[in-house]
Amino acid sequence: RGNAPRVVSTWDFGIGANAAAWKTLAAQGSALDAVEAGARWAEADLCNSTVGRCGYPDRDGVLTLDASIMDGDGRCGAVAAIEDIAHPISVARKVMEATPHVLLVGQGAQDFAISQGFKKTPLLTDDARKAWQEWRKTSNYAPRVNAERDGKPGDKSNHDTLGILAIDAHGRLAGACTTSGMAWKLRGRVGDSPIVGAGLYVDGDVGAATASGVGEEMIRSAGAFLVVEFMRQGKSPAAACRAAIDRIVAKRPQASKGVQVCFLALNKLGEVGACALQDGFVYAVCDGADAESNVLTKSTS
Ligand code: SD4
Repeated sequence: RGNAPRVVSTWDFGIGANAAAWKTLAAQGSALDAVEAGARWAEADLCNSTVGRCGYPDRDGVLTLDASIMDGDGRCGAVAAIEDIAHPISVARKVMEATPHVLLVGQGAQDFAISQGFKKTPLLTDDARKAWQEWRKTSNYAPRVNAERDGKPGDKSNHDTLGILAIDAHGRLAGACTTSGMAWKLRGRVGDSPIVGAGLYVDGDVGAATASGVGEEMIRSAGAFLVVEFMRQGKSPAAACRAAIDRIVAKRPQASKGVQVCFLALNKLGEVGACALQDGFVYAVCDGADAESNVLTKSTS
């Protein structure tokens, strides 16, 4: 493929994220700028209830956001359980570039964001508040395996994260991951998305991986890191994702039955692969500006 740029993203909203990222890649921009632009698009998207400003809250009705970003040189930054900041991915990037740290959480993450010029904005939408009030009637925490995005109020996904990976015209890799986490989670719960090695990992010599699904499984398995390590051993992205899924099932055969775990990977040659524990995972692959160059692909499971 030479150094043809490519960007890949989780789920059907990955099409929009890819399109936003492509503008950067097409202008010879960096993979890092591209994945941030794609993640920002998803964070601003008013149609999804699982990332950014329209996300569903925790069991106390508070929306908390998690995000991470990483490049091929091992630079990374993340925020977890940040409140009232519309673009956690850009705060994560600031953590990476303007602090000696990797991960800021909660109030400290918000204070840092404000110190960097981010505005505090109440984010919980009416739709999300209504869904939470409806959920409280049963207060049953039971993550769906996959989203049912049929647009009916109260029938949206209670999870699904944007994971986005890119390779630019210079062959540089980067990745980003952004989410509101599992809807109705315990207050203070943090998933895999802001944990480097769990929800996102990038090694410029090998490739990049990201995850979506029930984050506890990816944290237990160091999932994204595991996928990259399998690629380092010579596996294709698809085979590496499958090997990581197999590992999760082998370690916890009973516990992994009813949950969704999805991995998406891109290697330094620009090859893409994915694997999910359950049916239903889709991802978007983009090589160009027109619609035919930005297509949704069904993952194997
Ligand atoms: C989390 N992995 O917070 C995220 C949520 C997600 O599909 O991606 N669900 O656990």
